[in-house]
Amino acid sequence: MVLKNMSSKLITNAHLATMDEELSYGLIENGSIVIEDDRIIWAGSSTDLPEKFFSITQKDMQGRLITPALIDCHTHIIHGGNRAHEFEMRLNGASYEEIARAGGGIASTVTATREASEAELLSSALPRVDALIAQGVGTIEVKSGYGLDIDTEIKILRVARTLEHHRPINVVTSFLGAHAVPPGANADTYIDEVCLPALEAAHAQKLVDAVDGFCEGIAFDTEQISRVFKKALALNLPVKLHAEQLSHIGGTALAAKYGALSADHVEYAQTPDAAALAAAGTVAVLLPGAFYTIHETQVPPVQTFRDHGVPMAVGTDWNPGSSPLGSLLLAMNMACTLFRLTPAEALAGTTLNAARALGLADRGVIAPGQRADLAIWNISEPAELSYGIAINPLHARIFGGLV
Ligand code: DI6
Ligand code: FE
Repeated sequence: MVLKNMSSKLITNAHLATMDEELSYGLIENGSIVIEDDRIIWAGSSTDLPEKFFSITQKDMQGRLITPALIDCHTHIIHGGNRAHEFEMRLNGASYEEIARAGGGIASTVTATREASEAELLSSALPRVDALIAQGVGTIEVKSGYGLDIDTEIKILRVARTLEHHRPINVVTSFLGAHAVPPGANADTYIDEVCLPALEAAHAQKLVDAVDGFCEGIAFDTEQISRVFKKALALNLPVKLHAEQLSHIGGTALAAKYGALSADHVEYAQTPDAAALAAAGTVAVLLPGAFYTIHETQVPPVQTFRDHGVPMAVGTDWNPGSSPLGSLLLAMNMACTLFRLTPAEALAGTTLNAARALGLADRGVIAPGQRADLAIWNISEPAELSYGIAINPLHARIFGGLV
């Protein structure tokens, strides 16, 4: 059979980091990839390319590195306003309490998000999506959580869903109604009367791919999060959790107990937590942007995660408060420099393990059957992706088989 189809592409003379072997990047020097429509149908060493593909017009990559398109598995990019003024106030000596009393902190983002129209939320989110696309990102997760009322949580998720119609990007949504207790509200009453009904309503509108929560002294305890998770399971939705970011209160164990896709932040996770994550197949998502911004000093137990075989992912946590970080490549660099990940772990963390943190089996690796989402870089060694600080070596991105 001779394959000659307009939708077929043959990429040759590339250095492939297939990521199918985590520690060695699954490296193939002088590799080729055959794409049919939006799927990879063959990848390997050019010398092994089957004859039936010889007739497809070749695209010579001149030795460039190709990785799976990157995946940012933890963002809060849909929100109103920003908190630059609070950043400035703090650096001029104001305390967090003073800022909070003046209506600042997370409450100010909630107010701005409630006041913004869907069109305004969309137009402020699109440049953030563009920044990630420009770094070779093909899939992003987007959370709600700055509405804290039924209508605004749904508004955020509706905008998240429309991003795919405006840009070549795949979006996975997470409902994060249990992000913060609205000012003046009681946490239990909020969960029962706002968060759970909002989840049901958003799910009924097919706006929710996963359910997230913030399990922390300043947010919700394990019992309150359990109620949210029970509802998620009843709706057949996977769960994930912001756990052990600022203190150890049992969120990681809870996430593992519910078979969560991921436990995120996890700076304060302990050895039994790592064992529980490994047993549950839950990914530890590391978010160095928040660690950096809030001057955290407790480093996540990376060696313990390694010892227990916990898969590790890396995300931006792009949000206006604790992580105004618009670069997944910088997150990879920070994960290496601040958390001592190896560059191979950092790249696995934004490809195969990020896919896993989102429950996606069709991306994050260069292999037959996977989506043809690829990043082509003007470098030849994959460690360069984590080594550079605020350097973007992207040459081009292929998304769903299209350049
Ligand atoms: N983790 C955080 O660090 C924040 N939310 C979360 O789940 C902070 C969000 C904010 O300050 O706006
Ligand atoms: Fe977050």
